[in-house]
Amino acid sequence: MNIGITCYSTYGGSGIVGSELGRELARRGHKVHFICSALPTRITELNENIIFHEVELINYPLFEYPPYDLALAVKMYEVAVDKQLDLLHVHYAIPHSISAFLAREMTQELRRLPIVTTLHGTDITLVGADRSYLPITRFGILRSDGVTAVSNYLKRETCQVFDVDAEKLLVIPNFIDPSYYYRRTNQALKGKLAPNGEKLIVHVSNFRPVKRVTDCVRIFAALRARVKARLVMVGDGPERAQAEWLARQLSISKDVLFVGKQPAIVDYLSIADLLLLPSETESFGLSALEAMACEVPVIASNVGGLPEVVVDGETGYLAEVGDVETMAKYAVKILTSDNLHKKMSHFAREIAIEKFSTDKIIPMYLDYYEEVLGRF
Ligand code: GMT
Repeated sequence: MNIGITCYSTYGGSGIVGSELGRELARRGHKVHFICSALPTRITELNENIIFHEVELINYPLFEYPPYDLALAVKMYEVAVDKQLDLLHVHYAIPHSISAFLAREMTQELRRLPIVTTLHGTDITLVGADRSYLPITRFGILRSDGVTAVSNYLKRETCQVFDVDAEKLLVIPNFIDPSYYYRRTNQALKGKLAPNGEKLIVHVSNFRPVKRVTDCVRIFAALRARVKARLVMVGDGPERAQAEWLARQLSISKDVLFVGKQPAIVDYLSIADLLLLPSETESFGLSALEAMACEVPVIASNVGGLPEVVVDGETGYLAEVGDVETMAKYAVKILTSDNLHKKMSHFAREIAIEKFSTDKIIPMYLDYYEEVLGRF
């Protein structure tokens, strides 16, 4: 198949899923055309099956903000016609499903161009549900030829908030490649971060308010009297300064390490003893899955799609949003029992592979493409 993929090229989960899906499809012999504003971060190599088309934005004094959605629609149209795309798969509804809709209209007389939209989370729960975007997000969903959601939770939310029929959406979860996400020995990094044999508690995100990164600092402050540990904060974003300030206020900054954005998250997950994901909302929780694949138990909020990923009491624990005391209590429980830690780590990887490996999930996308093409 000749597949066009559009996603955000930044650190967001939707960009990661979009780019890794493209890589997996290319590996299986399909031609994948990425149509994005920049090369997606996880795409490190282009070849005859992975082609990149940059969306060019012109700056004109009249435009306060250059219209990305229109430039994207034009690029989608050009690539669809030029490269004879069979299908366009867009990640994150806003504005990608609308640009795709425009491109399909423009392409109409030259070729058919079915659109699949994958809903990831905040495109529905935060941005899409905002009154100013709700009608156009609903329009984008209804006019897509196929729509997938990354969890049952997100499917339910979409149906309820946007008044969409359940049959319109198929759940296809996030996925991991177990041959890339596995626990590797990295004594150098471990020695650097935990020079005195401390346990390493890791958090990975884009540090947006929805991630509640200051909760990680509070959880760590509550547990450090009982466990010799350090907190490693991987990523960057608007809440970083607040979290750094809190660590200083609580006089724990020497044990809270902000390491910024990292190209190889797997290195950090490989040396982690525990992952914290205390988000306000999370449609799936890709970083929880990546950690589980690396044999890391997860403590997360009991919210959104997280209970579909983290098996409470088996691969980690879930607690109510903001309940840092309970999260700290669970962390101590896991980190002070080698037996429990070992059991949870083992089961975490088992679940990650059994339910979310590329071998299981990528064929679901391919089958869905066939189904959409069949009825277009
Ligand atoms: O919030 C983020 O981390 C970015 C966001 C996105 O859309 O780029 O991530 C969402 O998509 C991921 C991939 O499907 C999910 O694993 C995340 O749970 C989801 N984030 C939220 O729902 C907050």
